[in-house]
Amino acid sequence: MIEAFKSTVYNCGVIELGKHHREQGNLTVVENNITIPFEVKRIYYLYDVPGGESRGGHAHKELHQLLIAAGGSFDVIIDDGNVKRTITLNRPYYGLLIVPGIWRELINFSSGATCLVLASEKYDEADYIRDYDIFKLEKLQNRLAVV
Ligand code: T46
Repeated sequence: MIEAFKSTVYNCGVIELGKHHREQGNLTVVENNITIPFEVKRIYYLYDVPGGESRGGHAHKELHQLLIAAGGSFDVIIDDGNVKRTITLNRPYYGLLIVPGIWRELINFSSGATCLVLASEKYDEADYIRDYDIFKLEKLQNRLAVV
C-alpha cells in the first residue's frame, strides 16, 4: 500500500471494469483484489447533487477508493500538492482509483448523476485532511525530506 505523503496523481488512474453485454442490458462486476487492488469495507454514493455544487475538498491518509459514475457524469479533480489532473467519469464500466494522500474535488455533476464509491476502510473522520494548506504543507515537507 502506498504511503499518503509520497503518493502522486500518477498513482491514481482510470480502470476499465468491463461489462457483460446482453440485449436486455449490461452488467459490470467489481471484485476485491482482482478488479481493484484493495478489499472493499464500505460503499457509499452521492446523488441528488444540485447543479453547480461540488463535493469532496479533502484528502485521505489511509483510504483507497474507486469512484464510479453509476449514472450521469461528473469531473474529479485530483491534486497531489504539485500536479492537478481532471478526470471525467461518464460511463458505469470505468472507475477512478484514488490512492491515499490525494486532494479531490468532484464538480460538474450532471442532472441525476450518481457517484458510487467503493472504499478500503470504514468511516473514520480522523482519516480526513480537510484543510488544503495543511495538506500542501505535509506533501511539501515529505518531498523536501526525500530530496
Ligand atoms: C470522498 C468523496 C468522494 C458518514 O457518516 N459516513 C461515511 O461513510 C461518509 C463517506 C460520510 N459520512 C458523513 C460525514 C458528513 O457528515 O456524511 C456527511 C457528508 O460527508 P462528506 O462531507 O465527507 O461528503 P463528501 O461528498 O465531501 O465526501 C465523500 C466522502 O466523505 C469522501 O471520502 O472521497 O465523498
